[in-house]
Parts: sequence; C-alpha cells; structure tokens
Amino acid sequence: MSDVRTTCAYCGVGCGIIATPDGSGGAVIVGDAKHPANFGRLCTKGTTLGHTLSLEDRLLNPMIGGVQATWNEATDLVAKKFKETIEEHGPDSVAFYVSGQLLTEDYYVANKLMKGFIGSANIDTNSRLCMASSVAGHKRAFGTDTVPGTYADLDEADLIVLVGSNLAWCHPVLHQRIIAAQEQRGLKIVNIDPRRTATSDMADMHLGIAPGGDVALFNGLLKYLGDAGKIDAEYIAKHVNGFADAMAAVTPYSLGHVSSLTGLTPQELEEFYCTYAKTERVVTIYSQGVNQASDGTDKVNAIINCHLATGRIGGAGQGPFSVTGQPNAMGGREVGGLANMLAAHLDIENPDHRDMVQDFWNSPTLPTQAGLKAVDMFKACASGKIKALWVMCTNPAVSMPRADDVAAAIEVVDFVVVSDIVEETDTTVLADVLLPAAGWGEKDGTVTNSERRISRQRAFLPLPEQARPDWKIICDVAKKMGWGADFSYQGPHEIFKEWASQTYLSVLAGKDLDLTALSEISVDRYEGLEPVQWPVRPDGGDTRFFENGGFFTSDAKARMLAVHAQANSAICDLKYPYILNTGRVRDHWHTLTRTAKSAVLSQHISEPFLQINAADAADIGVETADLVQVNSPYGTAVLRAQVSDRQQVGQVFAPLHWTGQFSAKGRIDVVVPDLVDPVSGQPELKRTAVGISKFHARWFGFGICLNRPSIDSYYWASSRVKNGWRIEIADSNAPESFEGYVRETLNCPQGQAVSYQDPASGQQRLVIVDRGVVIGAFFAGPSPVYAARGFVSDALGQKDYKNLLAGASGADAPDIGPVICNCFNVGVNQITNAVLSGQARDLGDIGRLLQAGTNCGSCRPEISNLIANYRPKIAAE
Ligand SMILES: Nc1nc2c(c(=O)[nH]1)N[C@H]1C(S)=C(S)[C@@H](COP(=O)(O)OP(=O)(O)OC[C@H]3O[C@@H](n4cnc5c(=O)[nH]c(N)nc54)[C@H](O)[C@@H]3O)O[C@H]1N2
Ligand SMILES: Nc1nc2c(c(=O)[nH]1)N[C@H]1C(S)=C(S)[C@@H](COP(=O)(O)OP(=O)(O)OC[C@H]3O[C@@H](n4cnc5c(=O)[nH]c(N)nc54)[C@H](O)[C@@H]3O)O[C@H]1N2
Ligand code: SF4
Ligand SMILES: [Mo]
Repeated sequence: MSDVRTTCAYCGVGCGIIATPDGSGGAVIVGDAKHPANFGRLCTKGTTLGHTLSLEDRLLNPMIGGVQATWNEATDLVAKKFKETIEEHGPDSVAFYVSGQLLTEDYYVANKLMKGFIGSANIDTNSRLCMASSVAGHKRAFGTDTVPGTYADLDEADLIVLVGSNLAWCHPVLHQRIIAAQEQRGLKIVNIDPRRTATSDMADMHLGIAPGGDVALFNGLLKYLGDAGKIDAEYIAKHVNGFADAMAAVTPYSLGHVSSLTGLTPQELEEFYCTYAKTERVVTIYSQGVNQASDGTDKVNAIINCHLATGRIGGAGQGPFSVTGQPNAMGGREVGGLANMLAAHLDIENPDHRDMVQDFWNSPTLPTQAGLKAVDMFKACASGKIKALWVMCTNPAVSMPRADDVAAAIEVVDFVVVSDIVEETDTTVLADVLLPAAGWGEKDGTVTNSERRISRQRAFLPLPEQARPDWKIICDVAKKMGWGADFSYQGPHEIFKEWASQTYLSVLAGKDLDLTALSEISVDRYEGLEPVQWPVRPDGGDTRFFENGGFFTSDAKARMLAVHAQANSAICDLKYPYILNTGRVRDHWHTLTRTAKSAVLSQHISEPFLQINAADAADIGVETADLVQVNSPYGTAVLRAQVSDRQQVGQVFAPLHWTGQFSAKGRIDVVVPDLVDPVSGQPELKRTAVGISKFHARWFGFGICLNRPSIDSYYWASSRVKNGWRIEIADSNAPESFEGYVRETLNCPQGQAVSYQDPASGQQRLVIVDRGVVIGAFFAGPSPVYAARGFVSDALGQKDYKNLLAGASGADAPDIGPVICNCFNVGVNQITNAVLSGQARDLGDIGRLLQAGTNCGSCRPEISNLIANYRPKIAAE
C-alpha cells in the first residue's frame, strides 16, 4: 500500500499524518505538510505512533467470561442482556460510557442507539472529565457550544494568555507555533499555573496563581478593564446582555483583594492587567486547570466576560479559546455524546428540538430529560440502579476520581461490556464481555479538532484477527436488538452522510453547527475529504463566529455572567495538609495502553512520581528518589519523590497516567474525591487535600529483563526499554534468596548468574548472562539504587557487560543521563556538559552541537530550561 493521509491518534491539535505501511504490520509516520493544523510538524507522540502498532497486548477476539467467543455469540449475548434488562427495569437501567477517542461515526451511532432507540439519555463520556465546563460555559455565554477561535488567530495575536494549560507538553505543535511567533514578531505569552511547567519556562510572564484562584484573577481583570476605560461600549450595546450585573459583581475585586485570593503580588497583577488592557489582539487559551475544577464553568465565564466586555472576540487574533484534549472531543460534543445534549447542538430539555430529532431518526422514543453524568453514572452502578453497562474506548477504573470505588461499582453491575483494543486494562478485567475494537491505523472515519476542523482518519492496516470498528460493533448489537433497518449502514461514509444532513436541524433551530454542504457527500468525496472547518454551508461563507455578534440566544446577544470566587474546595487540615494537583507528562498518553508500548516514549519519564517543594520534602523527611505515600479518605498511592522548585510550598503534583498494569500503587485517581462542578458535572481533578508521608522501605531494587516481569513487591513500576523491560521495586524486607527472587521476577530461570555483594553498604548486584548475552540484571540495596538507568538498560541483549556490575559506564562511554531529545537520543548530561564547557549558549548552539531539539522540537522548552539553569554557573566561575 502506498502513502495514506490520516490524522494523529492523540491530542486535539489534530495533526495531519502521512503513514506508509511497511508491509509487515508497521508503518513509517511523517507529518502532513499540507494539513493546516500542523503543516508537517509532529510532536514526540505523533512521531512515534509507529511504535504502538504491534499486536502485542491487543484484544483480538471477543471474550465471554474470559473465554474466546465468536462475534455472533458475543453480540447475541450483549443484545439479549440489554433487551432483557430494559424490558424488566426500564431504559434507564442501562448505560453507555464512551470516549472522545471514538470517531464521529462511532459516536453518532452510539448516541442514536441510546437516545433514539433504547430511549434513555444514559450515555456519557470521558469528555465529562475533560471539556464539560467549557461546554457549559459556552452555552451560558453564547447560547450554544461554539468554540469561536481558530489556529490562524494564534498567528495574528499580540498577546496569548495560557490559563491552566501546559501547552508545551499537551499540545506541543500549537505551542511551537506560538513560540515561533514569540521569536519572530514579539508575541507576548503569559502563563497562569500554580506550578512552573515547561510552558511557564517559555512564557514572558508566569503567574504562579494559588490553586483555584482563576475566577478572582479574571474578575479583577474585568474590574481593571472597566477602570481603565477599556470597555467596548458599542459592542456591548449591540451584542451583549448582563454587562451591568457582571460589572457590579466585580466591584470588590481590587488589586489588594485579588492578591489575597490568588497569592499573586499587586505588582504582578498590575503588570498582567496592564498588558491585557493595552493589547487589542488577545487570545486566552485555557484547558484543564480551568475545566477540571468545582467552579470550572465559572472560570470559563470569568474568562469569556473579559473578551465580551472588550469586544475582543471573533476578530482576527482575538477570543477565548478552549483547546480540546482528545482527538475527537469536539466530534463527540457535536453528535450529542454528553448525557445532557442532543445531536447537532440541540437541547434535550427543548420539546421542539426533541421532536425534530425524533422525526429525523424516525425513532420510537426519545428521553425527555438529561441522563446520568459520569460521576453519577458510576454512583448509580454502585447502588444497583444501572444493571447493564457498556464501556467503549475509555478506562474509567484508572481515570475516574475515586477510582477504587469506580472499579468496585463496575463489579456491582450485573452485566458489563467493554470494547477496547487492549486485552488487559484495569477496566477490561472487570468485564463480562470483551469486544475487540479496531485501533488507530485500522479504523476509518472523521475527527474534529480544537478549531472545528474535520479531518479524516484513514485505515492503512488490515483489521487484525477478529477486531472490528466501533461503529460496526454498535450497529451489530442494535440490529440484534430489533432495529436493523435503522442501523444498516454499509460503512462510515453512510453514517457521516446521515450525520451531516442531520445538522440541518441545527440550522432550523438557529444554532451554529452546519455541515449541510456535506449532506449529499459521495463515497469518493468522503474518501478524499480534505480537512474542512465547520460551518460548511452550501453557500460557503465565513467560518468565524461573533465578530459582529450573532450569538445563538433568543435575542442573538451574548451573556456576561456575574460570577464569584469560591472558597477553596480542597479543605486542608492537619491530617491532609497538602493540595494535590494532577495532570500529564510530555511523552505519555492517559492510561498508558498505547504510549507505554514505545521504549522511546517511556524513557522520558518511566515511573509515577510526586513533585514536591524542598521545604515540604524536608518537613516529611524525604529526598529525591525516596518513596512517598499520598493519601486521602478515598485511597493511597505510593510514588517516587521528585523534589523540585517547580512546586509551591504546600502543593504537590502527580501524573494521571500510571495504572495497575504498570505499577503497584501509581493510580493517583484512587485518592481524588468525586466533587463536581454544579453546572457542568465535571469533577475537580486539580485540587485534592492529601496527606503525605515517607514510605519506609528497607529494600530497594532496579532491574532489567527481556520479557515482561512478574513482580510481587509492595511497590513496583515497570516500563519498556529498547530490548525489554525495566523495573523499580521497593519492599519492607529483602527477599530470603536474592538470586531466587531475581530469577523469578525477571523471568530468567536459565542463564548464568554473576553477582557482586558489598556487605559494608548492603548493595547486591546480579547479572544474568545466557549464551554470552545479558538477559537480566538486578541492583538492590537498603536505600534507593543509584545506577545509570539508561546505561544499564542499553546492556540488555548485549555481549559486552564489563562495566555492568559497577552500574555505570566507564570513561570510554560516558553516561548520557535521562534522555531529553527522543529524536536524536540526547541526554541531560550531554546538554549540561555542552553548556558548562562554554560550547553552547543557546538552543541554536545545542542544535548545532548535538542535534537536540532540531526535529520535532518537543524538547525545546526543557533544553531552554537547562541552559537557563547552567549558564549562570559558568558566569559565576
Ligand atoms: N502528553 C500528553 N498530551 C496530552 C494528553 C496526554 O495524556 N499526554 N492528553 C490530552 C487531553 S485528553 C487533555 S484534556 C489535554 C490536557 O492538557 P492540559 O490542560 O494542558 O494538561 P494538564 O496537565 O491536565 O493540566 C494543565 C495545567 O493546569 C494546571 N492547574 C492546576 N490547577 C490549576 C488552577 O487552579 N488554575 C490554573 N490556572 N491552572 C491550574 C496544572 O498545574 C497543569 O500544568 O492534554 C491532551 N494532550
Ligand atoms: N486525576 C486526573 N484524572 C483525570 C485527568 C486529570 O487531569 N487528572 N484527566 C481526565 C481527562 S481530561 C481525560 S480525557 C481522561 C482520559 O482517560 P481515559 O479515557 O480513561 O484514558 P485512555 O487511556 O485514553 O483510555 C482509552 C481506552 O480506549 C482504548 N482504545 C484506544 N483506541 C480505541 C478504539 O479505537 N476503540 C476502542 N473501543 N478502544 C480504544 C485504550 O486501549 C484505552 O483502554 O482522564 C481523566 N482523568
Ligand atoms: S501535537 Fe502531537 S499528539 Fe497532538 S495531534 Fe499533533 S502530533 Fe499528535
Ligand atoms: Mo481530556
């Protein structure tokens, strides 16, 4: 097969990709220079998509009760159980929990089946944990869920405010686009985040706001704009309601008051406010530091208020811009994937909208009220109200707050179906029926990115074994439930065509979502569909919104909202004195089912960690590399301490990624409570009151092996390395037989063991060599093991192991340290040495000397930070 143009599997930037299959299940991946989201660029995750294509770990056959079944048996059973449950207990006794990683076509049929035919609105999605506050904020302000921004605005803006967004790691290609504008034309970047991130490192100003201080900050800004005479009275008179109430609400937000609520100094506030006030072209990009909050919707409206008050919305380089997380978070919102929406941005509470949708589908029924939102859905599972549950393309036993309780709730449900691409996840192990879905590269359909651009994901690999696309699985079950004629689509094209024609209802209802120019789309045109931004109207026209008003409310005016700063929802006390913040790392995606397959991606950060300030670490007596226990009333996680000045005193950060498949106790959502925003139902995932203590292990170990290890220790974490696996372990006692433990854990019964013991320090080392090559090695001792991880891992499968027992390389092959640049395998030590030797003064020098940062560019913020930290050291000498 030749080149196939498709779209990245990961984030909402929606980068275009050209995949060239290699004929043996893999593919060469490069950026699509013609795609307007990335113009050929890809970040570390996009570049390495080829590493995730192997069939290792895949779910390839339907399974019933752990036993392989045929599709016929599996879909018969699912249809029968759902039908019986509905007949006996009513439509609201069943639920679907779906995902922003489904394609629009999958999502459309899942929503149609649940809302139009089963007759319940109990379909919710992981977008509830992700975008719900933005959706609710948009609806309150604009009357519908419209994202006014486009990427082209970033090229036109003079100030970009990044609120609660680690763009450098989470939307790297967009970040590079704004950094280029910063370098070339002096765009100013302000970053608002309680911790100092890679994004903060590259910003002109970083405001280390107190967690949850955003409403106060933007209320203060609105007051400042009023006082500074920056209100656009004409825009407001013509296009905005609620101005007077919103201004009255912000009267108390003087610099002093905002300072006390945000922890920022009046000088910092003044500088930010003044910059915002005097710059006409402002884009405010926001993400999970805004949405995932118990006042997330108010945060969104506080941000939008400032844009409406100044009329800075919809014009070139102006507007609030909620960037989406998942590749199809937007598509899901469009087709009504949330429990409180109908397809085409229509409202479930509106009887006219319901009638239109029901007529269009010619469906027997339609729910009259919103269904259960994610947190409530799993509570209803726990209480026995939900008796049949179908989870598609998401891993709630890891990613939902109170994750242990969510896993227990799933176990209560009589009949659980999970569609996934991976056989063993923390959620699939709870299922009665497992359905093997087609993965990225095998599936075919469309996704919508953050700027409303619809792109095709195209298949470039055959379906492996029995795997099937999600839309087909859903339609097969719908047919067996008795609705064959309504779900008889031959392929994604037919679904897309129906979906595009349904958007006519949105137009009729005076809403924004218009794809009617595609409603007669032919197969050929669908196959060749170029990335297209909606609205896609028959008469063409502008794809911008709101520059001249035209909001989707009854009087076509936007609404400013009077919002108030909330008291801190994370109530810290003596038992739980720290605020836990959670989020993402550069090279991993969510619950690791895909990115952990790549050794390259796993080397950037290979273990779950807790980032903590030095003062707090000293208080609890931990240093970097010790283990810490993080606990709340809901659960406990055990993580590696990373002492860092990136955290403020009293705050800690942990990644959301680690699961029971890759760690013993790394699932951070077990400690997070299920406190939700009252408007959006989105849970607060960034502010949890926790206790932290040192985990007093008496035995620490680090090992490498060829095959997946079998670990039985209190603490462990595993990750892939070039030729095998790496593990970290800790326990309260050393095992009785060191060699026995090592052989069992590393799955190395064979081979010759070469060992070294140092009774004085208690260090033990063992290398296992089979037919002259290293098949395993293990280092252990009474304190965290200091050995060059990269160097030791590289010895796997190698013959030369002369330095291995020492745990570090000799002078002939210096240790490069943790890898920063994946593309050229450049480590921290190489970069710092280049700076300290005076050879490199800036990013350009590092690129010329080491190539680091010259390909995908995802590591440039980290290299800049190393330069900033090490350059002053030479100056001081
Ligand atoms: N590498 C990588 N990229 C991804 C993903 C991934 O898993 N890995 N996932 C994708 C998805 S689905 C999503 S939703 C996006 C998320 O993208 P982001 O929202 O950028 O990522 P997060 O790390 O969740 O959180 C962003 C920041 O919010 C800050 N924050 C916490 N509390 C507050 C607060 O009260 N106020 C403010 N102003 N900031 C606060 C955190 O410190 C954090 O740095 O990333 C997408 N991209
Ligand atoms: N503490 C904390 N928790 C969080 C967050 C946070 O910032 N902090 N962020 C939240 C956010 S924003 C998000 S988006 C969620 C993400 O959380 P999840 O959605 O639970 O995470 P993923 O790992 O993306 O799960 C996707 C699942 O679908 C499978 N899969 C992949 N492709 C396909 C396919 O084509 N079809 C099917 N059927 N399955 C497939 C994968 O193997 C995987 O098991 O986490 C949320 N949880
Ligand atoms: S920025 Fe990276 S992860 Fe996001 S779509 Fe582009 S290549 Fe994929
Ligand atoms: Mo997300």
